[in-house]
Amino acid sequence: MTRCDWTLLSYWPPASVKLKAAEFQSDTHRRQMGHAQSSTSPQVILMGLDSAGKTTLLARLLTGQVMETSPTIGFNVGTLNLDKKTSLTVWDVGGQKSMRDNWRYYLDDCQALVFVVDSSDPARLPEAQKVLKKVLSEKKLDGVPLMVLANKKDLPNAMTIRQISTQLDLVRYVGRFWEIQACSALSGLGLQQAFTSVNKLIRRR
Ligand SMILES: Nc1nc2c(ncn2[C@@H]2O[C@H](COP(=O)(O)OP(=O)(O)OP(=O)(O)O)[C@@H](O)[C@H]2O)c(=O)[nH]1
Ligand SMILES: [Mg+2]
Repeated sequence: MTRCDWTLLSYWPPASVKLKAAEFQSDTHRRQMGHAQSSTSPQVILMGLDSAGKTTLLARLLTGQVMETSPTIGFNVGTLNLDKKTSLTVWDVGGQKSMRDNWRYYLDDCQALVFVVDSSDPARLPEAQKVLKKVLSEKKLDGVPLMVLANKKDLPNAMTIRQISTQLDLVRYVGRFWEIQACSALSGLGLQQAFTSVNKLIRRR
């Protein structure tokens, strides 16, 4: 299991603040927290539809434990130490529809996008495909490498990597380093390899 610091933090924008202010505050807070987390480690953003398993995955990476989650309002962030010299600051952003307009505020300094998919839920892949296409059209993500994680591989009806790549139309992303890997946040399968690969994608850029 990956060595880790237990530094999973959360931020919930106050409900009373109007959306614009909340977005601004969220972004400012994000920068401050990122700086506090690490001034040198690359910033990696986890995105994907609600319930894809992002928070479970981050908690599993950072603690080695499976944690009970509830839908993320705002974000969680933690420092993942891959080895003595290498760490990544990993941001887990809430994936509910109402939160996706705020995703662009998390993209400053993003050095890799990790897009998490529930591989046991084929009905939501068209939605995932659209959401991925939209976020990758953001200027701030030009040339930023993409790792797609086909999560929930432990479930018997999980789709194959090939099926998911086709549904997400990954071949369209020419001119960008991308990879897809299967994993299970529940069992831990594939998580360490995935983030080692993310680190390699960042260094290759
Ligand atoms: N079987 C299985 N269930 C998983 C796995 N990863 C997450 N889950 C379950 O999927 C549900 C949603 O997980 P979350 O981690 O909260 O999903 P999320 O992507 O953070 O969702 P939002 O915060 O709403 O964006 C929970 O019931 C998890 O226990 C996995 O690898 N296998
Ligand atoms: Mg979450």
